[in-house]
Amino acid sequence: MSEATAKKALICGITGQDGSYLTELLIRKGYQVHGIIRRTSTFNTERLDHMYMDPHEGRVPLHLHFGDLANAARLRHLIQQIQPDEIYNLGAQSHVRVSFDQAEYTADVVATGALRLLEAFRDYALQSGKKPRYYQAGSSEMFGASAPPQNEETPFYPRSPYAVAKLAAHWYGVNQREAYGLFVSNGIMFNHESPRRGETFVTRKITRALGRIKLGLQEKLYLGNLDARRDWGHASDYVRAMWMILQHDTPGDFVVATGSSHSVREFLELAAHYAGVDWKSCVEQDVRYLRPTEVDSLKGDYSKARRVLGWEPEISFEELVRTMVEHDLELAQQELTLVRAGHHIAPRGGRMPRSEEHTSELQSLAYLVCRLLLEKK
Ligand code: NAP
Ligand code: G4F
Repeated sequence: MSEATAKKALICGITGQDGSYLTELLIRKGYQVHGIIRRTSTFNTERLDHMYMDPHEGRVPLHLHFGDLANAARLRHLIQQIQPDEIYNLGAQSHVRVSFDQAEYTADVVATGALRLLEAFRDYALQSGKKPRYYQAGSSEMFGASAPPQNEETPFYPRSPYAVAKLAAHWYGVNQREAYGLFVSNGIMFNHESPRRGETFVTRKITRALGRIKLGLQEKLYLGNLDARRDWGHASDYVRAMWMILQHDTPGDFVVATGSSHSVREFLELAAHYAGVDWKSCVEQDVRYLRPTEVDSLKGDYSKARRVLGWEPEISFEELVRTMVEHDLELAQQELTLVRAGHHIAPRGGRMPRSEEHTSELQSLAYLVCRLLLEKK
């Protein structure tokens, strides 16, 4: 397919876990993909680097543009310039615990940010005469305290500033669809993970720590509530659902889930089994990881997505956990190799992190490698 005839997709949140899997999927399908990235003082395109091609080397299916959900004029400009057929809004301050500390910021990016992008989309759709399509990344957190199983008919009962903001974004989308007849669809996605998951979400925090504990790089893993239950799927299955939602004849709202749920403790037990680690000897509870209000139990009923879209998850819970553990054992092995080569790594595990986010940054191998490269210069 030539550049001129390829479908164009614009992804906000392209540097995140889902953004990277969605980009891979769309490029495989022949799309020209445009992504909005935030200007940061360090590189944040680690999850995309394997797909990026120097424009001097030939045809480039991936284009990155600076922008931010906080900047309406820039979003409007990008949409007008790119003229996308499909827009995926995956951008968010996506950490539930952090949203209690940064509620106003979360509302601005997640709720008002979605409105900024939607209004730019609406004006482009109405003025261009094209029929572009818009996907909003909604969350099962919006169900919050409503009992499982949750589906499209379940009442929303958000339990965090993040969930309240996602709910506003959801209803902004519904309203634009009804008010202007636009193709705006909401995914209501249950938790989805992968080896690319951010390191402060509980699944990746567990698999990262178990890999390091196994190889003697860390002693302890501190966690919060082990009793919470989640419906965990694999991100690559979920981005396929996003794409299918936008290919359907009519817009709508879709629950995307696996239909089974596990506690954090069960995830930990299985991951420790695959890693060959006795978790009871190294896991401790830290009340700082508890939430002021918790979502106790999420389990999705995705029968609408199966019936209407023909979507099914393909990767099982066991396979998800195993691939995450294998990936993070490999990462820990690389880290150990650097340590053995004489590179100093700050002690961790036994002492309290300054913050979950910061620790994650420090622990990232990419950070370590960058530091070593800089040291060599
Ligand atoms: P993620 O890894 O945290 O990625 C979030 C993305 O949003 C990153 O690319 C981030 O950019 C970007 N972003 C943050 N603030 C922004 C801003 N002000 N302007 C523009 N972009 C901004 O999240 P994910 O797991 O891929 O999830 C994708 C979306 O689905 C999110 O909206 C999330 O809330 C939602 N969701 C996720 C799940 C799940 O289980 N993963 C379930 C339901 C819904 P930086 O790289 O610069 O930070
Ligand atoms: O991995 P989590 O931080 O994910 P959470 O809160 O379910 O949110 C994720 O899924 C949502 C979809 O339902 C997304 F919308 C959202 O953006 C994000 O991707 O926590 C899962 C559970 C919680 O009950 C939490 O209390 O694990 C519990 N937990 C126990 N110890 C912990 C920890 N969570 C984190 N992050 N860190 C802990 O140490």
